[in-house]
Amino acid sequence: LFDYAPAPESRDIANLKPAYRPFVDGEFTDGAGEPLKTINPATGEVLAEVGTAAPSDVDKAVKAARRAFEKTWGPMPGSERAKYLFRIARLIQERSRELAVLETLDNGKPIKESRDTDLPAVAAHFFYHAGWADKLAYAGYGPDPKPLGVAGQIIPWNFPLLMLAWKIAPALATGNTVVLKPAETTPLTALVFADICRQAGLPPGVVNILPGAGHVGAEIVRHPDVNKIAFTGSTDVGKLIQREVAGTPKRLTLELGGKAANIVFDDAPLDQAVEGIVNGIFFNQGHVCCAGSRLLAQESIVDELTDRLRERVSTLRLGDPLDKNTDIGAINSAEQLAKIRELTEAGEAEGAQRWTSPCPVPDRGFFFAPTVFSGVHQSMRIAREEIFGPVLSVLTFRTPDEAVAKANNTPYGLSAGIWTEKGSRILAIAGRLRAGVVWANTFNRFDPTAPFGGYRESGFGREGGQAGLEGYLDA
Ligand code: TXE
Repeated sequence: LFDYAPAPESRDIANLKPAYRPFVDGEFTDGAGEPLKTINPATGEVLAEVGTAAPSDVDKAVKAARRAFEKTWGPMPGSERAKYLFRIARLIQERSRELAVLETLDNGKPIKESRDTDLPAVAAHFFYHAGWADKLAYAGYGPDPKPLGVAGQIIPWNFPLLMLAWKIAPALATGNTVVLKPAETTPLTALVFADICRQAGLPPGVVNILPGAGHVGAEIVRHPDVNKIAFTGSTDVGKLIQREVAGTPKRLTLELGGKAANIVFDDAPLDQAVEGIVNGIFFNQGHVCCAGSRLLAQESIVDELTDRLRERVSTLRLGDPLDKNTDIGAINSAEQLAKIRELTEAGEAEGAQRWTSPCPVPDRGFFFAPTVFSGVHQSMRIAREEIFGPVLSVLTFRTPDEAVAKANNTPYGLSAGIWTEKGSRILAIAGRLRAGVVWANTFNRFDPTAPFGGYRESGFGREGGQAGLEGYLDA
């Protein structure tokens, strides 16, 4: 894929320098960490060998980011920073086919999602923030808004490039420099993004990308010269990071797990609701922090809704993520597949009725057929824990108050959905849902102009929109 990639005829990757390596101070470097192999989850085969960072590389990257912050990027007028961000956005569009295919290979998501959802959203995020870079002074942050400095950013594997965009675009627009660690199972597109930074002529050190396991992230969090940590990932690691950052002057934003309720009232347009429920839980194999994983159906319509839902889910095609007709791709890793299996077995053991789509499942790679559990009670693990897979739990309610109480009966607070013809009902209950995002008669709608983030165990801080910029300004 790149000029520094090994010769394609060579199959002996063990004896070659990894083609994908840490990007520090504007160069691809040999990281001091152990190389890791990233797996194509659709086949279980090794996709690439990736050079990783060690703690000494974290220090080099932070020093490069600090230099860039002080000498080039920090002092640069916003109008100049905007030019780089527009250039990056255009290069993402130009290279979007390569990026979409690589994302699908590394992550397992269907190509139609990486091509039609992830990549356009990534480019849009850079365009949106490019537009902000020269306007901050007029946006109420004072005539000379101050960036924080060096941002340490740690991202997960479910939307590798989109999470990178959510982190890097606002940081750069506001004049910060970054050290970012992609997830260990999906480092590839972040390294193509590094190549795009080079292509765009971005000054060295403004963006540093350090592939590696969790301990590289921990080192970034601990580094004394990092001014802000932005993390998206599991609630457990988020809490660890919060403890580490406590007692330091570092800023912190956390975007963690979720267990969103999708509430369907008896007057909802059912065909539309079925599409929204399917999108809400089966998009990206359910590897979505704001996935509508708990369907709360009004008791009078639960049977009809579940029947229609099963019928629709039966038509979803599961299989090769590179096939343009595939709706459900591969589960990102063997570990995640094991977690999904464990929780669905717990669902059965606790007495919920399991329905599995009759779709054929490939006999290699990591796949999990769409699954719907009925008769789910709030105390069951499948109603409480984030499964992060294509598994829907159906619960019922009778009154709007009961719907709100059940929706809020979770330690998380990231998103929720409401389906009803009554606008007054939407207005009456949306504000009572403890969720950072509430969708009405739609689900999983994202836009760079809209802030996204949660309450409680879903974390704090917002990404996107003007609120997202504030997370990177000393304002
Ligand atoms: O997350 P981790 P995992 C949830 C989802 C999933 C579960 C576990 O339920 O099943 O978390 O996923 C880095 N210091 N979500 O294990 O470990 C790690 O290398 C600093 C929800 O993949 O949190 C990776 O880059 N960093 C979620 C990133 O943290 C550390 C998205 C996330 O990995 C670290 C992903 C440490 N000590 C999983 N340990 C969402 N909010 O969307 C690991 N990391």
